[in-house]
Amino acid sequence: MANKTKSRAGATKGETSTTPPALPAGSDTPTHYAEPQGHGGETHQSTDDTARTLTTQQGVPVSDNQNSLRAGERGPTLLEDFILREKIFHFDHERIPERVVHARGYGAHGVFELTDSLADFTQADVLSTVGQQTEVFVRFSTVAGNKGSMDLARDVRGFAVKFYTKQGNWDIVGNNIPVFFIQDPIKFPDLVHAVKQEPDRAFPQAQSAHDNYWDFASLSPEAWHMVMWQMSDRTIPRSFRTMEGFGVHSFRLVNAEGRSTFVKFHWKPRQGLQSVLWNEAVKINGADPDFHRRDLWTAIEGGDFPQWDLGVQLFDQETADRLPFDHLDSTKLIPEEEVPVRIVGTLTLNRNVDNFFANTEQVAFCTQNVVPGIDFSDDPLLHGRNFSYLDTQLKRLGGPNFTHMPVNAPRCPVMNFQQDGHMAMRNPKGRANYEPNSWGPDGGPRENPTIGYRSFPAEVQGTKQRIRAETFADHYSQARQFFVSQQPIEQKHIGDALVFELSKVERVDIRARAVSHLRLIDEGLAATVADGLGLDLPEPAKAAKPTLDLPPSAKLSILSNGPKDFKGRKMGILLTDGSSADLFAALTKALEAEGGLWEVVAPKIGGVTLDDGTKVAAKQKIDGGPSVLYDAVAVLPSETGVAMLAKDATAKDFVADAFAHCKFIGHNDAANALFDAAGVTERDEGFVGLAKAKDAKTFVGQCRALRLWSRELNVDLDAASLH
Ligand code: HDD
Repeated sequence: MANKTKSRAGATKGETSTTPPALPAGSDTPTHYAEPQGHGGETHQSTDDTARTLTTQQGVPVSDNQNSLRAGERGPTLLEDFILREKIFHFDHERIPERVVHARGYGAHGVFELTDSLADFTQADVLSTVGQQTEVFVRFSTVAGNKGSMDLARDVRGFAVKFYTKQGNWDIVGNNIPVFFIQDPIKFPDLVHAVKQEPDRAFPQAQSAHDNYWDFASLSPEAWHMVMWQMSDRTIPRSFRTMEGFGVHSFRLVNAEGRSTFVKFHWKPRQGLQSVLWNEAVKINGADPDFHRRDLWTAIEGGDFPQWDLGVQLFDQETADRLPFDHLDSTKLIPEEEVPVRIVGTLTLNRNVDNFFANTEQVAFCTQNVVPGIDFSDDPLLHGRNFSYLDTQLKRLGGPNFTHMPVNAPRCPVMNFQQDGHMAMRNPKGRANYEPNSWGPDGGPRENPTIGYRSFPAEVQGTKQRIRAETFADHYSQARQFFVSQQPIEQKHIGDALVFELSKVERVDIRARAVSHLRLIDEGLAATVADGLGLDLPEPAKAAKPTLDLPPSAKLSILSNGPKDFKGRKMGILLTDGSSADLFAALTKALEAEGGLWEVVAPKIGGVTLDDGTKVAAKQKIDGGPSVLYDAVAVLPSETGVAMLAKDATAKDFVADAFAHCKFIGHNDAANALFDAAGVTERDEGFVGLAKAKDAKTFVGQCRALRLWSRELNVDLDAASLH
């Protein structure tokens, strides 16, 4: 006799279940998909309990989701089992190709509000009416790593924004760096091949620290401005929330009279700029490979909505002609001192996605998604991009109808005669599917020269040829400008990063060729890097044009543009049984007043009992909550607790890393025993004693500076050799 095992779905083998099974604890929302767009919303199972019954894709109710259909209790599985076959078939096809670049990303919904009208410059409605709110979707990403790679790779970050405007979708597909590696799109596949895993061995993952990348970079003089940004702390941001975004290229704004103005787009984080240290990044990758996505998700979930101001650099042809470089060259930026950034609106991310795949994975950005009043410049890289995005999406999303998906669908009416194709969901009704037609009002939409998109009628002439403009030839002046605009500690980090990366390069000639470019950027930096590599200083590379001494620009430094408070940053508070309840309360109160976040780290996840008997749950067991996950730490053990911590390797790492990473450390007297055990014997001004409740406020105030950078010169062997 067959075993009448109760299945988890509630039905017993051999029985027919008519009542829907109870949902698992904690899931009071039925697992259901949204209606596909264009379906019309009718459903045969809507509000009553049958709507909770598991069904096949064909809507057939499923009685048993645990056992497949078989002949006899231990006999073969039957091909007849359409429920099994459909389920496995669908599972087998769950994956779509990952993006060839920017595969790993994280998105959120939000809103853009215009605060300053650009109606004088553009017909774009989204940039014209002050106070108007436009829905947006934003996806941040790393570039080189695969979808499952870690968040803190040293890499450029994508910063792509889709505005669902009344005139159609407009995308700014930018990065957190205002320049790019190459000037011509024909080099893009080579750049990407070089930086991704080497093809024979499939490693290293999500890293530029290998021969192929530096071989390519050292053979591409135009890359060296971007290489300087890449080797700076810009590529190890503390959070997506603390990085800038840039549209990179010059675009055009075109107003109602047909006047064109060039524009560059900037996103400036209201959270201020902040990055982590490389040694920290390496450890974060192990402790929490999802550090950035968790950070963004948690901030939005907690109602601490990140915001960026949209800035524009507006300039005309005359200004462009005055610049000592060509604004059509994507390896150049326009310093804010030359053309100021005008803030025109604010982006707020206020809603996490409810389905990662449907939104973040399927979103399709494209530089050619522009609306009336926004047009392209003649930047050749931009023209290549305009082809590439649509093309790659056809493959990635499986057909031409991905604009029907909710995340990609415009929020304004879409009316045209494009039809059919894979997964068509928006199917026009009626007889006419061509234009012009003579079916009158029933014949569908018509072109409209008044409000329709018109390209700016730029004059174009020239000889057809494969050539790079002479005006693109200065590759080092802005690289030098970037370097001299950094604070000394930032310059040190650039030197450290170059030494680190080139130390992973096996071929000495590639290392030397890389350093030969640095000689044209900054002789001091070249000497430091050569020394760090144990290399004789090579001859300088041959430059097409001599390097100019452009003035420093403070906006290029992270540290000069950091936050003024601890808001949205996180403190790790290390407690043990018997820790002071008063101090803990004072500290958390001071943090909350500042808008700061905190997590309790303790020897056990169950938490601790404070000296007044209060129990406090831990967010992290100490092994899972290393100090690299926090912007600052407080170490507040009891006398008995510290004796135990002083024997624990992870507790010692907690304080040793916080010290090495220049973090502010609040502590009570008992903590000294842990510092001593960890070899942290030097107590500089970054250590703040917390004896009384009022000290907590002082400590949080000090944490506003984020790091005690002067300490780095004492904890890093390489430091002495720099500037
Ligand atoms: Fe690109 C994706 C940004 C040059 C071809 N790119 C992609 C994404 C961002 C950028 C943020 C991810 C979008 C998302 O989240 O889905 N790309 C840039 C910037 C560039 C740039 C700022 C230089 C200024 N890209 C560039 C060139 C080409 C491409 C020169 C090709 C000629 N990029 C692509 C692509 C991707 C892409 C292959 C991969 C996935 C996708 O488009 O949808 O088409």
